[in-house]
Amino acid sequence: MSEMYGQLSVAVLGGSLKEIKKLTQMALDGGASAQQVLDLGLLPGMDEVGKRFKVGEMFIPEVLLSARTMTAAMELLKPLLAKSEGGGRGTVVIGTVQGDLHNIGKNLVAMMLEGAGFTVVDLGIDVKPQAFLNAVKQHKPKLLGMSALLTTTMPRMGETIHALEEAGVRAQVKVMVGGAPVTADFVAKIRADAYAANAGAAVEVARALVGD
Ligand code: B12
Repeated sequence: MSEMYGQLSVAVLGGSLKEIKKLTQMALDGGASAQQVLDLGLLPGMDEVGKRFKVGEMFIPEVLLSARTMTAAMELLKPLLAKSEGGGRGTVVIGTVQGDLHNIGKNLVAMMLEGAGFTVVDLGIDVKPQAFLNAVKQHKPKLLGMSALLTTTMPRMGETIHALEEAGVRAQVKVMVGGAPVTADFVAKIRADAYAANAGAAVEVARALVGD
């Protein structure tokens, strides 16, 4: 089975759409859980993409192919990851902040929250502070989740919280933030309520925030 996980990582790295679907299905059929496929196969592959991108060994078109591959595999995992524990934990509005197009991590968090019984309203990518505010007013969620993968877009999180404060709705919703450059210190700085480093932790934190 460990060889299978290695092949999954290689397929993400190589952006091989056909391979990834086949391998993901094979791993699941072979008894691997969706979480194992994710943690031992797909995410290590994406980590390597990040490393190679950083040192200039991979470029945007290739990273996009890897992202597409990852998304295709996640589609296969979604029904398993999002198999709800029963629901009724309340609504979460989630999105990637303005100027930021990274959505893989945000989608993963959304899937896991759904699996944990939250109703998820996903606003997608490049979400303006005003759009988050409108969604909070419209859906009255218990939680607002914001994702940012770029140091240059992190400030949009603080601006969104400011918009909630200005509109007098900040106290109605707990704000949870995440994404690779986000830290616990940053949470305090922007007056958010919590930070989680990965999708599993996001579920724990979300449950704690809603008093579960
Ligand atoms: C894939 C990718 C892309 C893809 C995105 C495709 C897509 N559909 O998402 C594309 C090619 C479009 C892209 C573009 C760019 N990218 Co890019 N990208 C990445 C890469 C390689 C992987 C990100 C990823 O999907 N990781 C896998 C997921 C599962 O992890 P994650 O996102 O961290 O999410 C987890 C946690 O952070 C957390 N989490 C995430 N969101 C949330 C939200 C909440 C509420 C919570 C609680 C938790 C949480 O839980 C998630 C699941 O466990 C990273 C490298 C890296 N190390 O992150 C660079 C990276 C983020 N990109 C980077 C850069 C520079 C860019 C570009 C500016 C490049 C350019 N010159 O154009 C553009 C910007 C485009 C834009 N405006 O957004 C830099 C950012 C540097 C920085 N610190 O600012 C990185 C770090 C690469 C690098 N090392 O240089 N990128």
